Amino acid sequence: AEVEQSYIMIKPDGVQRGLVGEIISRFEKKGFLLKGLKLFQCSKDLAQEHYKDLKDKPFFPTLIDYITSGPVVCMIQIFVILSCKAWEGVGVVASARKLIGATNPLQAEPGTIRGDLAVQTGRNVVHGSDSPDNGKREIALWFKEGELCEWESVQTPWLIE
Ligand code: DAT
Ligand code: MG
Repeated sequence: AEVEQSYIMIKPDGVQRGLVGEIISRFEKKGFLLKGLKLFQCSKDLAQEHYKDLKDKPFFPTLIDYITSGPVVCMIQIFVILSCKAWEGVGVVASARKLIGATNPLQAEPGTIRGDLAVQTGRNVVHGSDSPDNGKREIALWFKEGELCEWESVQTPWLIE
């Protein structure tokens, strides 16, 4: 079976506010496996392609300005064990969205990244893929082949019984 992957990105406000460690830490503590990681200044073209589903929204130009306003941190997160009952039906994409919280930080639950660390929709510090297909699409967009690592974590047997 194909391993579901989520593209997670710390937006420029998260980098500027010194939240990189805090945000990565939340995914690490949850038990996701990191498969790719980099600090990156993206072009307008890439930002527009990434958010192409939103291109007709009134906030699209300010969204593109925001995402390209400084470096972002790009990550690929996966779950290692797919066959385990505990994770069945809850892939890394949906699970990461839960950790991230609602798009509008005022509606995001405390305990989520946006609920704890952000105030406004236009400054919501982090991105996470909204479907496995978009996870695949976004990873292909933001990462090159040689930037991905295949490795095993010693955590795995301690995450799942
Ligand atoms: P999410 O980032 O939760 O997947 P989305 O894909 O609908 O949300 O939108 C992408 C980003 O666009 C979002 O993180 C912030 C911005 N955005 C969305 N809705 C907005 C709105 N109504 N006003 C301003 N910015 C918005
Ligand atoms: Mg989205």
